[in-house]
Amino acid sequence: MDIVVIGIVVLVLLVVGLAGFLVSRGRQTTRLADPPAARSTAAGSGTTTLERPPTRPDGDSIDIAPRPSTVAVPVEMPEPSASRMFRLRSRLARSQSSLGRGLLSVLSRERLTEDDWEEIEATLLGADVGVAATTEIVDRLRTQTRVIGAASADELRELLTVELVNALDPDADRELRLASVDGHPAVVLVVGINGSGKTTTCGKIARVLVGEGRSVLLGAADTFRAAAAEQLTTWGERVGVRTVRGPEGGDPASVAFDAVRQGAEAGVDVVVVDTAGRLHTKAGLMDELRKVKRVLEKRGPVAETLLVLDATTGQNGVVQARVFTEMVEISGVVLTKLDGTAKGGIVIAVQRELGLPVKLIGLGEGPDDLAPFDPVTFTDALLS
Ligand SMILES: Nc1nc2c(ncn2[C@@H]2O[C@H](COP(=O)(O)OP(=O)(O)OP(=O)(O)O)[C@@H](O)[C@H]2O)c(=O)[nH]1
Ligand SMILES: [Mg+2]
Repeated sequence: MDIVVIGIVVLVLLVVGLAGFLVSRGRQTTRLADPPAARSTAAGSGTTTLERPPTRPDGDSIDIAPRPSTVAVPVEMPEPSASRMFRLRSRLARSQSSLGRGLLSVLSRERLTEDDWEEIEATLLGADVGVAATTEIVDRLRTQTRVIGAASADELRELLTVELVNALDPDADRELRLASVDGHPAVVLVVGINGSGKTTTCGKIARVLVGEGRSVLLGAADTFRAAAAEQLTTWGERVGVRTVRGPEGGDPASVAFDAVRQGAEAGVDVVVVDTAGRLHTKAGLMDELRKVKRVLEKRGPVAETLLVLDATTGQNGVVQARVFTEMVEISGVVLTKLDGTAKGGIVIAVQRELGLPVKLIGLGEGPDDLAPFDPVTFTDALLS
């Protein structure tokens, strides 16, 4: 009887133990089976945390590039600027040949008649030199040929060279002002109408500066299109320069401000700020540009405000440019696309009619197709 009772107790204990074991196995299985969702949430949030751009106190997120990327962009060492003009000279000569050829063929005639002088005038006007400068150049040439009598073709060519160089204002200060003031990075603000070549120019300038051994930060204050910031970031990545970006549609002035703040914190030499293309006829957009500059100036002076002009737009470009100069103080002009169908005379017109020095010229879409503007080399290329 006792044995029966003991047997029953042992059996009960075994059943209870077995049940407990099975329940605990069941729980363990659930815990292992559940996590896929839980784990993916954790992984997802981890990634989000890693990839989420830092947030400013005002809530706008700031994305600092280069961002973690699976594709490493090889960092290039840009060509020093000194050798550029030499390399680009032939390209300039090719594109300007109509002006040079036209003038030289008239000047090589034995005696210049009234018709010849009119042809010279028409050639200069056709090359976008502008009425005022053309009249001045032709008048001076006529006076000088009268003074020296029957001038040879070589003498005329020399006179023309001198006149063109003079018309290009050879004494103008064309240096980019890039000295940092009280440890504040030099700020270069790049403005202009749609498609004139602003973003490309920012990228090219960054390359020139890196080539000169300066540290640079790019500010993508074109918040109209995400693609614009992407384009600038790519330029930066190629030379190992960071780009400060804002959210699409965000306030361009606050992105520009942040770029300069971060540049100052990082101790960089120069911050180059790209802006959205804006039509000179859109008052709201022009006001926005004024705000960008005003906000930047809260941190310190803007060293250079460069107006980018597409040389192929000719006299139209001069009209557009004038509106920009009325909105913000421009310190220099970058004339792009001089490699194409542009006429070289536009350089003279821009300088005379705007009273601004052309500091840089764009001679192609390539990364190193930007050169400092030099009146003598330019005229030489024009008449070569
Ligand atoms: N041939 C030639 N093309 C140029 C030059 N500079 C820029 N471009 C081209 O002009 C086009 C417009 O250049 P962007 O730099 O995007 O112009 P943007 O002013 O930033 O344009 P938005 O931001 O849309 O206003 C691009 O296809 C450039 O490659 C140049 O000096 N020569
Ligand atoms: Mg752009």
